[in-house]
Amino acid sequence: PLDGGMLFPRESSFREVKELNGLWDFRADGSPNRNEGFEKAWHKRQLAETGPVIEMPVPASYNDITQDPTLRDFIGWVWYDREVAVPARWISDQGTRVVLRVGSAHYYSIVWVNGEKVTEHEGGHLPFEAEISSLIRREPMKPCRITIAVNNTLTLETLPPGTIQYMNDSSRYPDGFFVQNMDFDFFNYAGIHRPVLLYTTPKVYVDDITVETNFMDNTGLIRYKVSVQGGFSNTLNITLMDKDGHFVASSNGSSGVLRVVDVKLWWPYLMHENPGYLYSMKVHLIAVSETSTYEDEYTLPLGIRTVNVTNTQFLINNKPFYFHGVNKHEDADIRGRGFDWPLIVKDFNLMKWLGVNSFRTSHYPYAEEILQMCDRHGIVLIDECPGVGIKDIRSFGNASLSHHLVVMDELVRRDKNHPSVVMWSVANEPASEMPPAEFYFKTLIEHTKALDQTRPVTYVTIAEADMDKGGPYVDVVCVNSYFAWYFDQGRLDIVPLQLSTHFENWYRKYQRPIIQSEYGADAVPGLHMDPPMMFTEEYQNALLQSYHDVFDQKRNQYFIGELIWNFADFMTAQGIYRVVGNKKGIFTRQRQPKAAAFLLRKRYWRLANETG
Ligand code: GCB
Repeated sequence: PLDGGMLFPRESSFREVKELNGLWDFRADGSPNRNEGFEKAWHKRQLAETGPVIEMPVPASYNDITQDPTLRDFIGWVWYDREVAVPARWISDQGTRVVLRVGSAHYYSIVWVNGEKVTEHEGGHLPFEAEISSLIRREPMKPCRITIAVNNTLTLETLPPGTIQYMNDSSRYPDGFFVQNMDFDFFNYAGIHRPVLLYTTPKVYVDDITVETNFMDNTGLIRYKVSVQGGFSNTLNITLMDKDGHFVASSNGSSGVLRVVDVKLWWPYLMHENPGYLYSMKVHLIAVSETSTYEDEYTLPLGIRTVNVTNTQFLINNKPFYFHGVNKHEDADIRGRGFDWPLIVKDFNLMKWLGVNSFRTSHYPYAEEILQMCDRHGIVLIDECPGVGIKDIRSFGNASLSHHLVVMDELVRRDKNHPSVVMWSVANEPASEMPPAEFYFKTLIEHTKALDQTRPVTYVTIAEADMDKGGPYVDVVCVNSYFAWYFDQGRLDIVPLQLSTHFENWYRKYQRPIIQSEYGADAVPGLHMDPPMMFTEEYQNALLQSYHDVFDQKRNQYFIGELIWNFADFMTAQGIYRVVGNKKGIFTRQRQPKAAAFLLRKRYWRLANETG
């Protein structure tokens, strides 16, 4: 179990937030063993005093920021540092806690404040933090210097896994030449990808909140748990407000049930005229010691809805839900995987234009701000952990599994209160036919269900049904397939037969509802050919259409959703299968539509009418 909660930092009357985004000093450790920074203790002084630094924007991947190909393809430690002026009151007020938080950094991070290590964290895509109150009080007159070292090296035990291969043939490669190999299809962007901030809480504070929602007839039920840290006996007052700020219900104590009369349920986009309805739960804390009083307040947005799965259906609020959506990446020109509001809002506008009611966070957890938008707009999410490319048998070992369990702990802790999250995905396309896969997925899925009893769990597969060993443990079968693309190239005529057989095999084996969690074809925008040929916009359209025909036949049986691969073109490693990245987007990487976007838009709006 993790120590402590990971509430999204929000300002309130008793909490302040200071963003540390902007330009940081940056230096990649290009020494042969990538270890000069530690040997010379770069964190002990200003990075600029250790050698040449460049300006690096935070948040952003560092890879595409400069003209230097060695930085684009760099593997090893990079160092970030900057100074921060801390408000005097944060230092003088002993009743204030100051926390340093990193929204995410890829892959392994170590953080120092004024040369002292405050935390380290394994894994990109999830936040980590450290309390730094006492440290910054030690030398109150000095500015506070934050140093973050980040290493993107992947091993068989990381998530995602990767291997470093040394090329020892000295007639062909220089001394120490190595490459990183990965079994996943996206660029291994690295750096500080999400906002870095300082925030305060009182010394006694609301550390975590968990809500589970339900309803009976017209009454909504919110079962809540609040954990408080910092000692002292305390009083907790919980107030629920509706969207307009009107009082709805109240309670006190660290756990209880709020009853909501005439409940407004949280509904998906296009399933209801008022999707994404959110209440606000205000948690107010007063703690009294002999000498002082502490007061804290945290407001959690929440939606009241239920999720259930039968053998053939996915139910939201007891109504069948059909996923018509996309797979995405956090990916764009220049910033790589860096958090970027204009891009996020543009993507939501494009999704709503398309008639998307859902997406999968392929292949890693997305920024919390994106999940909050999904909550508000009623976009349903399959929340995927970074378990992508687990294909080497050594990645099914104990070290890998233990880390995978911790990642699920961190993911559920972060995302458990989002109404938009309706299912966890523990992996993408693992080698689920290998003998250790059964134990691995049994353990992983049971663990996830123990963490959260309210949501179904899946992993996404590309295996053949008869070979798969992990399926007995999932609630929904998510299948990817690339008929007439990677196999039977150019032969669109085989799609109806192969796809139907594929579905029938999976359904016969497990009797679970099925989602087509990926399908698609690369299209180079502007390339045309009729009759269609691979890589043209016409071929992408024709392939999607032939999949859709089969989906429509299975829709009233056990087939519950379709997620196109991919929403937009995205960057990958270099290789002969990729022409400057993966081109299966229905939008270009710059978010302009290919012909397929119009085909899908027509279909999704029709599906919204037929299934919504
Ligand atoms: C897949 C993977 C996805 C790839 C896609 C492709 O099966 O899950 O990450 O990008 O195929 O285009 O090859």
